[in-house]
Amino acid sequence: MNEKKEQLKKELKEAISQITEMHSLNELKVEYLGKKGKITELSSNLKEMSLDAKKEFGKILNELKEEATSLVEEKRKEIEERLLNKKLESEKIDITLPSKKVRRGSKHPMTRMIEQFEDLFVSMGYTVYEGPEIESDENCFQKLNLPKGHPARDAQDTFYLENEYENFLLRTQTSTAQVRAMEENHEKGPIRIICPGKVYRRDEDATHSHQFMQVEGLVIDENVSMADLKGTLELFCKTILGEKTEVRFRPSFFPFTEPSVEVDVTCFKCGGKGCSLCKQTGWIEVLGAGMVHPNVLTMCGYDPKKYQGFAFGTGIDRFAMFEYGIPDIRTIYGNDIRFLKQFDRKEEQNEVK
Ligand code: 2NL
Repeated sequence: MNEKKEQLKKELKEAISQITEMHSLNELKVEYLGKKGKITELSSNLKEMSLDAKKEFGKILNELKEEATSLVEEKRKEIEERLLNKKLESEKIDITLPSKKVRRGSKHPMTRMIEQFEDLFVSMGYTVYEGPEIESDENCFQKLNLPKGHPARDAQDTFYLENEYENFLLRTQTSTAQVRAMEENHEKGPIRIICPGKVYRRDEDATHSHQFMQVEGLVIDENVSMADLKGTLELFCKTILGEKTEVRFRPSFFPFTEPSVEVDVTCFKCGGKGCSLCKQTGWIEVLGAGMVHPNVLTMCGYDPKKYQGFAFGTGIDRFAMFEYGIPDIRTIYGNDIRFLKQFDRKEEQNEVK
């Protein structure tokens, strides 16, 4: 048996030395150590043997199995190591190569503008409150004192949903979010919010887009007066447009406020002397505002005898056009990278190749 063992071992060693591929090694393992393998089959001799012979034979057979297994495993390791080295070689990274430039994006001019508004009002204790762009006719018009058939609805024609959603439309002003804030305030306590967001109108030219952005503010409390409105909006204009800006209030009309005002600022291009931007008047209109109409307060659940409020609204795009000197509103929404790149901070600027 010892001879047979040595012979088989030699044979196996020789066979293994020829092998370079894993699959051939597996085949060889089956040939020797598989169920019907050359080594395994030797155990069939055990049946006819005496107990002593069995012991002796079994011992040698086990040694052979162990030795054969370790020969195969040794080879397996060798092949694995070779494959790994080959892989490492092919995936070698040249760390001396200059890296690719990462092109960083930059904030959209509208995002910058909204953040300026939010920072200012949050510093005065307001909360940012947002509502959905699809709204009901009630929230967009009726609760804002614009019943069905009201002539002021004409200036706010929009896009309407169809079939079972017939009563819904794309909101024309962010006041809808403010209506929601008033209704959701079950204690009917004070409110101080600003609502930035997208609104929609049936409009389209150099200064009007079918979709644009507004920010509206709403303050509701006891003893709120026109003086609070004036102080707040003066601070707003001076902070955003510069300390030297003068602000004037003109009587106006909005269905949802009474009294209503329009707010003009001295032209930031000519300083009030008169130029093409302010159409030689020295003034530019930037905001609409007023004291919340008692009907609106009542419809949103507030007692107008106890509470008053002021509200204001403006186009964020309008401010961005002033702030950055953008002549056509459509470029703000075109997402042309050549336009947006101009609002990069200097250190963020990377060449577009
Ligand atoms: C503009 C200026 C304005 C309001 C918006 C408002 C909101 C509520 C109640 C009363 Cl919930 N008013 N918002 C007020 C005055 C002007 O926007 O030019 N809008 C077309």
